[in-house]
Amino acid sequence: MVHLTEQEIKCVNAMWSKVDCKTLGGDALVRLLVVNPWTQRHFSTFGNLGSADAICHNAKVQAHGEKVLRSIGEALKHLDKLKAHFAKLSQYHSENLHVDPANFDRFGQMVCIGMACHFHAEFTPEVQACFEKVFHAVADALGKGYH
Ligand code: HEG
Repeated sequence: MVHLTEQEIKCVNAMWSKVDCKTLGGDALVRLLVVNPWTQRHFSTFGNLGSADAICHNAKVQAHGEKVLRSIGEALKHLDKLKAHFAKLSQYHSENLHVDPANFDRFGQMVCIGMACHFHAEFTPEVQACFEKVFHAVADALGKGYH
């Protein structure tokens, strides 16, 4: 169980208010699919994923990345009960989509990298530490939320 202090939660919320889910969500899913090509198997209906460039310019990938990041943003409002919050989505990813839970952590890492690129010096190691922690909590809840 991941525990965030009041200060860590404040840090996450302050930074999150500046996040553009469309840009950073798309970027994160593109990175996930390019860096971990085996994750592409879940998106066979999304059209051309044949190269990094194709993935980058794939509108369905961009839209889905935004959807996932908005879902994470929603979860940040329920940090005290993440597992309950994600119970249904956890079951859906496991039973219907068969997503390896390790990929939830990977997605969080990709968001961190995107934030680092976007916010430069503002994304300090301290801010990174808060986000690594909160994304791990999200991944943990999604990975075993309904067990
Ligand atoms: Mg998932 C659908 C959230 C990681 C593959 N994902 C969805 C949906 C949400 C969501 C909100 C829509 C559910 C619905 O239509 O009711 N996903 C979500 C979160 C995370 C995540 C919060 C966090 C890390 N998803 C994730 C990963 C993969 C994946 C790592 C695969 C590697 N998601 C996936 C697929 C779908 C969703 C294949 C269905 C897409 C579709 O049919 O359009």
